[in-house]
Amino acid sequence: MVVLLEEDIQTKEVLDWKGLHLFHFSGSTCSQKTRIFLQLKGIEWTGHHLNLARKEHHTAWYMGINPRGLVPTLIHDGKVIIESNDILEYLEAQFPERRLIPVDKAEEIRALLKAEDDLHMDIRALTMRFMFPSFLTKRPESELKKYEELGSGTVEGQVDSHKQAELKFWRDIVEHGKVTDDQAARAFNHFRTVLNGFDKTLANHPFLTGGEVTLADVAWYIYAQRLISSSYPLHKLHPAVGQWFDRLHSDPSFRNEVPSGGPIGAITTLLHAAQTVRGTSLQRVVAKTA
Ligand SMILES: N[C@@H](CCC(=O)N[C@@H](CS)C(=O)NCC(=O)O)C(=O)O
Repeated sequence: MVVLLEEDIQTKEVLDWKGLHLFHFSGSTCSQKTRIFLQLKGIEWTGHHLNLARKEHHTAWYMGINPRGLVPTLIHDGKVIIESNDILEYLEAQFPERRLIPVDKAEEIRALLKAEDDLHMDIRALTMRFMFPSFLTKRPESELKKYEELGSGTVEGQVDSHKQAELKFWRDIVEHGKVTDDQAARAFNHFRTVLNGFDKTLANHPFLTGGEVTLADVAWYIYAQRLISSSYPLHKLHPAVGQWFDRLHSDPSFRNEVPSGGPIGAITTLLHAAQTVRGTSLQRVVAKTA
């Protein structure tokens, strides 16, 4: 569990904060997952919304709290926790009511969460290629340099290599002009493999680990929604996963966290139309690289 040490934190004032504070962004998958979890549990929290498009997460103040410059970050009575799945496991231990990690399923859920976290760069690659036009995804070197320099650079007292992976992702987009076809096809295939497995599991019970909703469903619902928005044919390729998604989506606690439409929805719809015409849609990219 990534609980920051005092030496990792430059914005010391948060060490005196009381109560439960969450730094988050409306459109971030990790934030959406965390907000659904808090909602299902009925936990009261204070929100600090950061607009990622305006780079509100790349200030000295915020990177003084989260040296990776990512959302979400949880502060609970002065304790600072980063990494969404760690935040959720921490919250489960602090607020056990309405168990979302039942003890007898804990190991299975942890494995499903690890699989989800391992695919984070893949969901980001599909998002950046199939939800946003490429000019919106290119970060100037000056911005990346600023990001590189801000924050303590340590997590749990150790030099943090995670930041290098972040920088590589954004620099690769600039170098190649976009998320490449290979990167997109690889991401697609990683998801297809995992979701094929889920299709078998979900043929036997309504939720990923059995008859009840757990944190595994919350986490993977958000990815499923993001895949659909990125034009991944989820319902067609994985019928049982599609039914599971629809089941969760009919619950307002889930659905309200992933609003569709709006300006981003309009941009994505236009992008998909343009990609279909140009032969650069997700399905064509996957077929071409097979
Ligand atoms: N493994 C991390 C991933 C966090 C992450 O990548 N968050 C994204 C939003 S979903 C973010 O903050 N992106 C900001 C950026 O890329 O500049 C977690 O689970 O918390």
